Formats: sequence, structure tokens, C-alpha cells
Amino acid sequence: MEEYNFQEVEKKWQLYWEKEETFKAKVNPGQKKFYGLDMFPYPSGAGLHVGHPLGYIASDIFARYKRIKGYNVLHPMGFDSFGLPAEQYAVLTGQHPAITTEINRNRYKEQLKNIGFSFDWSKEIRTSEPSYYKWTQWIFIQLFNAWYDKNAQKARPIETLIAIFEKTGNQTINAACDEDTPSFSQEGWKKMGEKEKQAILLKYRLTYLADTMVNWCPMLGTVLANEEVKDGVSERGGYPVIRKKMRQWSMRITAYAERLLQGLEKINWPEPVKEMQRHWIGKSTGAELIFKVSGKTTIELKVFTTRVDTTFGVTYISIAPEHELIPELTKPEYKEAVEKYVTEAKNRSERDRMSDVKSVSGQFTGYYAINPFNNEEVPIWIADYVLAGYGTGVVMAVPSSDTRDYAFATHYNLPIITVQEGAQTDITQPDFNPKKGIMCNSEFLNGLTVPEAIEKAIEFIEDKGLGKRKINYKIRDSIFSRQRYWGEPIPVYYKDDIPYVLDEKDLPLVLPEIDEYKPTEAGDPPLARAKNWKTKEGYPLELNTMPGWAGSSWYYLRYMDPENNQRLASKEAEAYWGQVDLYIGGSEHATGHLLYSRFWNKFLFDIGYVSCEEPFYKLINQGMIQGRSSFVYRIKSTNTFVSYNLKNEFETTPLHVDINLVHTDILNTEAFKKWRPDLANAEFILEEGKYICGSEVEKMSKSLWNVVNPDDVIEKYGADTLRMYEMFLGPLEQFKPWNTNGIDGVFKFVRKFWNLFFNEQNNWVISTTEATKEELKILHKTLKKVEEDIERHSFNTSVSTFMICVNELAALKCNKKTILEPLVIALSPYAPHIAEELWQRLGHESSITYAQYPEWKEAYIAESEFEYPVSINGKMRMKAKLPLSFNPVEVEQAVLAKEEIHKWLQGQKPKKVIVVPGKIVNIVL
Ligand code: ANZ
Repeated sequence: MEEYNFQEVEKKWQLYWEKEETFKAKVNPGQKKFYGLDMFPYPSGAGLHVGHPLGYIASDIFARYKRIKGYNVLHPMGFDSFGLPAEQYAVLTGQHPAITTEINRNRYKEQLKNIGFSFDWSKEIRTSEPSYYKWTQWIFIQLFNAWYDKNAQKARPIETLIAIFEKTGNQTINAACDEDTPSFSQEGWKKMGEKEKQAILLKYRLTYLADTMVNWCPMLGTVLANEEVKDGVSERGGYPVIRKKMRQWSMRITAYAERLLQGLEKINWPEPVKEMQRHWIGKSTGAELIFKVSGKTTIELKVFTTRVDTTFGVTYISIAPEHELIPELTKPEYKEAVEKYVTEAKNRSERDRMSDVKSVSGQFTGYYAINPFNNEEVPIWIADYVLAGYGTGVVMAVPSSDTRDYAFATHYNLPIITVQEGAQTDITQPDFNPKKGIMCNSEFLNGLTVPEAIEKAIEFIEDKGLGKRKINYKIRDSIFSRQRYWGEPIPVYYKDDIPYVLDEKDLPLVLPEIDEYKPTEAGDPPLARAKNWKTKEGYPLELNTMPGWAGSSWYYLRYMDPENNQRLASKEAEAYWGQVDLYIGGSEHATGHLLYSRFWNKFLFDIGYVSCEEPFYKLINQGMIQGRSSFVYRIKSTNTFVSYNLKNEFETTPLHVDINLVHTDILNTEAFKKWRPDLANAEFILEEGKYICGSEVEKMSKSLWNVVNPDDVIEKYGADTLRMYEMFLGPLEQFKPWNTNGIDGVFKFVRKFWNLFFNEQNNWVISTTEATKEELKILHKTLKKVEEDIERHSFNTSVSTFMICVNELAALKCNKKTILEPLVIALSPYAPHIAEELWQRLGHESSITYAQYPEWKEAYIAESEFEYPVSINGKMRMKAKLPLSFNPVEVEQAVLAKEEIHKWLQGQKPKKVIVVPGKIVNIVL
């Protein structure tokens, strides 16, 4: 029998889809829409491995399913094509990153096409194309020209802010702005010169230049994000990193903190991702409380606390090493120690400082603060667990209630006063004494729960003027400047040192050509190498570029209308496609990309360019496919390798071996010797004539030699098998090892399905005879299960349902059109190539893509009979198969009429017969 020629069939349909533009999506207001999106890849030099397409396969199945369910589907793909690896390669080789990127993108595209995805390639975008980043730059300009009105809870044009300044200054305004914004009146504003005015406006703009503490790595010549720094050195390369103030562009994401938090309630995302975002936004409700300083009437220390109710337990105050009051707050005899401490502490990254509970460190200043609740003096310390950028940078330390304060107090022998949660009883006075500033809470906070005590304590301090209620967010504004080449130029020029944005008509500001892709000797970013990097008028242009997340923060919008050069997407297309209905991608983007794009989307919503406040309605994080690495064991200081089960007799070092040299754990020793020159004369200690390798499940990575290339799998088994197999591996969200053992089963399934349509001579044998009840039941229960599973994104169970179905139909030798044709449609999202081929052979002229999902009918599935368990005096004794249509009386009669029952009744007459229809029969004797 001739076998199903998947290679030929798959190529045929891939070409057909391309030629016919089968998946091209057009706005069609009369039809319901579905927007299914994948996180687009960065085209790296290594190409795709089988782990990458896992999510793409799932979303493709869903997109194809939605089409046969009658939806107009937008399912695009593109490339996040700016980025560091191409730049680093360029630094090393001089090869322009655009060239490397283009080569990699072509390879990715080809690999993706081989898998048979239903992407609308006419909508492909690349973030590094000027026609794309023109709009990334345009968004930057809009952010620059906007401020955030906290009363209206939205972004507004900067002109409206200027108008307010001109009328009333900034004293009545409720806006998101820099901490150090000075207050000025209407006259004050009018008196300012252009430079001064611009400096003030920068403090309000949604993207702004400011001196920010950054992690600066002199050797790499760039700023690093917190997560790129470990123990004071760069994660890549291990170069020293210092904390340094630099003038950087930032995005005022903090203005949107509350909306980013609230918006999470309106979207269908995995709870852990929402929780990570909540945590990242870090809303905390508490109070600012004022501590006076003993002997320093000029200074008041404001603390932020979430637990005002514990103020009685305060035994010291700690302030951040960066706090600007430190010089003033240091007694001369402590000056030297304080300065030394401050220098050391500043160089530790925030993350280290927060997480390192064990190695607490601090320095006493010589001054004391006064506890406003009881007038006790407590020492003022500098401690690096206090962060400058959070709250007020000053903490009232309560060692009895807070673990970090406790560790610190124990370390430095500071007192610990035990306070009872929410109820402190050891104070004698009944109430606040305004003269002495003493209060007690025996009647005041006693017996309350913690939240009640906090609430009451806040009311109390507000009442007495000791402080006020305060909400803080942990989220920081995002630094937006990168000292790199391969990113979007920031559309800014400088006049008199003041930044101005380019005119929109001058966009895109195209990345200039430069001779080398690294910083200049003077330490300026690579763009400083560009000749004539100036505006037409001769003003110098910005040298920093945008970070990797800029282009990916809005790409889902561009797919809607990628060729538009008037707008980032036409109103019509945006209104129609709206929100992404299903977004599939890795969980590593939980707080980066997924937060930034929500922020930009909300901003674009505020200025009227998008119609949905949240960009992604449903999110699924696919799990990772791990690799199965193979190991050989080299006997120490020899070139002899010992087989797995004998290795304990020697002292060995394990060595990753290319999995292509290993088959079912047996090493191809000849190929191994040719693998690397140093192995040419390797010797082996075998077991039963074979060299057995060890194995381990690890991340799939080139460096671990465990990468499986989808091209190879497709070559051997076909894309349909790859698609179904990836789904079959387990639930989409789970992490799971790639294990080719099961792939044969899926491969057989595909051929078995094909064989339902052909006889042994490979002749088409589809019959038009009417289907039997049994066949209909198999079909309809399959359709039902598959539909229910796919709706809840359970793809692995759908695949096994198809397998069961095909086995059952094969056993019946079913070749009826009325059964097989609907099945082909239902299978088409999973195995689109074979489905197209059979569909065509079934006599259809157009693609199966737009067939209609077959409706399943309960009537065919419903069981007509039920096997009742019959219990007698509580013991199950026999079974009775009866029609489900019987009423209880009929069931009772039928059971009692059974031959077998007499054995159990032994002539006795039942006292009672209880029938639960469709469930059980109980006989009481
Ligand atoms: C007294 C107290 C008692 C506190 C207690 C906590 C527990 P969240 O919830 O994260 O907002 N804090 C305030 N500013 C800080 C800073 N810049 N760096 C480090 N810690 C700071 O935490 C707020 C609490 O963290 C505040 O409430 C303060 O300690 C501390 F049983 O005040 B608390």
C-alpha cells in the first residue's frame, strides 16, 4: 500500500495558502471578529527550536478553529527585530545589525511557514523598519506633549497645563509630576524665561528627562536594568557596576499605577501574572507621620508607615543612605563614619539591599528623633535596607513587628519594645495629652483588629495634625534611554540644552550609519559617531536610543493596519479589531512587556487613538518545552569514556554530548569520535557492547547540545504530526520535556486517519451509504468533546479524543462520507495539511479554512440504555441493562423479572424497592 506522502501534500498546501492569501484578514463590520496574537519573536541567530512554536501552534489551532466557527480572524506575525544580540555581533564583526537581522528573520519565516501556520503574512511587521518605528517615535512625541491630570484620571495635552499655569500657577493643580517640582503662582510662571518654563514642563510630561540613579557599567558602556546586575557586577561578563546619577529619559508609568491595578480586574489573565503585576505596582495604604528631631528645630522627619498603630513600638528611626538631609543630620563626631558608610551603601543595587535580610548594615548619626505618640527619644540611624525612592526614604522602625527592623535591632543591640497587635495595653494614660504630646491607646486601640487599629490611628494623627493618610506605589518610572545603536532613535533635539521633540512631519528619524557600533572613546553612546547627527537647523539630536520594549509596547495595533502612513492604524481598523482576544506567550514578560504595553495602550486610549482600555483580553502563558540532554562520562585525566552503569567504578566528569549522536540513549561512538578533534582517539568502556549515555531534563539550549530543530522533525514526520505532537505532550501551560518516544504514535494516527479514506490498493473508497447509529455516536461525541476542550484551551485532550475516534472508526471500517467529512473539518485546525488534501478529494473547491464547524447533536450521543447497579440490603449484587426511557415503576418491574434476581431474593418479597432513574436500584428485604 502506498503511504500518505506528507511531504508532497504539506508543501502543496503551504504554497496554495501563500498564493491564494487564504489567511488575509479584512475589516468586515458585518462579521464577528477574533484577534489571536502570539508574542512575536526576536529573530536570533540560532533559529527556532521545537520549544518556540509551542504557543504558536496552540494559537494557530485556535485561530483556525475560530474561522470555521464563522469568525473573521486576524492572526498576524512579525519580528521584534531591534535588540542586543545583533548589536553585539556587529561590535565583534562589523556586520551591520540590519543585515544579521534580515538573515535571521528570513530563516525564522521559513521555519514558521514549514509548520503550516495560518498567519496573515501580508501584515508582517518589523520593529526595526523605519515605516514601523516612525510610529513608535510618534507615540514618544505624544507622551512628551502630555501630562496626567489626577482629577480627571487621564492624560491631557500639555497646552492645557500651560493654560492652567498662565491662569493660576501650579498651586491648585492635581497632576503627576516630579517630587521636587517647585510651587509657583501665576505671576511666578509669567516671570520665568523659556528655559525655566521648559524645565518646569519636563517635570510634568509623561516622558521626561531627569537625573536618575542608574546602574552604570563603564566596561559595557551602558546602563543596566536592576535584573541585569548581580552582586555589584554585570550579569553578562561580570564587569563592575556603579550607581550613578545620569540624565535619562523616563516614562511616567507611575501616573497610571492605580489604573494599571484596577484594569487587572477586567481581563482574563492567569492569576499568577496578575499577582506579579499587583506586586510590582505595589500599592500600599498607610500614613505619613512626622517625627521632630531633638535639638534641631529646622528639620522634621516624615516617615511612611503602613502600621501607624505600632508607633508605640518604635525604637529607632532609619533613613536611606541617599537621603539629602544626612549631612545636616550627622553630628560632627560621626561625620567620617557616616560618609564612609554612605559611599559603600550607595553602590549596592536596590534589589540586593531589599532582599539581603542577613547582612544588615547601618550607621548611627548621633541625633535622636522624638516619637510623636509618647515623646520618647529614639536614635536616628542610616540603614541601607531603607530605599531612597520609596515612601519618604525614612522608616520608623518597630523591631517587635517587622522582620527587617528586628534583624537590625538585634544586630546593633537596639531596644525592642513588644507591642501587641492592634492593642497596646501597657500605657497608663487614657488619652492624648497635647501638651506633652503623649497619648496612649489602652482605650483607644485596645481590642481592635489590626485594620481597625490602623484606621483609628490614622484618624487620630490627622485629627491631631501629626501626619496624614497616604497611598504609596512601589512601581517606579521606567528608564527609557539606552546607550546603544540598534534601537529606535529618540525624536528629540536640544536647543540651549533644553530638549524639544521633532515635528511629526519629520518622522521617521532614521537610524544613522556609523563606522563602529560601540560607544565613543569619550564614553558617549554610539550615535555620537554619526556624522551630522543634527536637525536641519543644526541643533544636535539625542544620542540615546529607545529600549527593547518600546517597539513591542504597541505592535498589536500596527498589525491591524500595517501599511498606513497617516496614522498608527486607521480608526476603522482599530475600532473593528479592538482588543486582542487571545494572547499567547511566555510568562517571563509578566512585569516587563505586559505592563508597558498596558500603560501605552491606556495612554493611547486617553488621547483617543484606541477604543479599548486594555490591550489583551485573554492571556495564556505556554509552558516551556525542556530539552533532554545526554551525557558521556570521561574518566578523569584520560580520553576514555565509561558507559553510564559502570561510571561509579571510576572518577569521572560528565560531558554534554550532542543529542544527534545518541539514539535511544545509545551513543554512536564512531560519530562521537568525529564530533570534535580532541575526541578522535577517544576510547570507550562499554556495557554489553554498547555505550549507554546518561540523561537529564534541562532548558533547551544550544550550549547544552539538546536542541531539537522543528525542521528535522517535519522532514521525518511532517508538520501535521509536529503540531499534534507538541499539543499531545501535555497541558499547554505546563513545563514538559521534549521526548520523541510518543511521536510515532501521532505519526501513526495521521496515517490511520488517511487510511480511512483509502483501501489497501490506495484507491479512494468513500461511500455515501447512510451512517449507522454507532458511527454517528462516535462522530458526535468526538465533535462535542473536541469543541468543549478547545473552548477551554485544552489541546492535548482534543488530540487524544481524535485518536480514540479514529481507532473506533477504523475498527468499524467506517468509510462513510457523512461521518468522515465533518471529522476532516474538526481536525483541520490541528492537522491542516492533510485536512485540506482530503477536503479537496472529497470534492470541495475552496479551502477548508472557511468550512463550517459541524454541529454536534446530543440525540446521537445520548445513551439509550443504562446498566443499573442493583443492590440488595446495601450490597451490590448484580447489574441490569435497561432502556433509559423506563420510568421507576418500569425499572422495578424489569429488575424483578430478571432471572438472576431470584438467586438473591430466595423467594422473599422485597419490603421496598428504591429506583433512582439513570443511577441505581436499591432493594430492601
Ligand atoms: C512601621 C512598621 C511596623 C512597618 C510594622 C511595617 C510593619 P509596604 O507595605 O511595602 O508599603 N518602609 C517605609 N518606607 C520604606 C523605605 N523607603 N524602604 C524600606 N522600607 C520602608 O511597606 C511599608 C512599610 O515598610 C512601612 O511601614 C515601613 O515600615 C517600611 F510592623 O512602619 B512600617
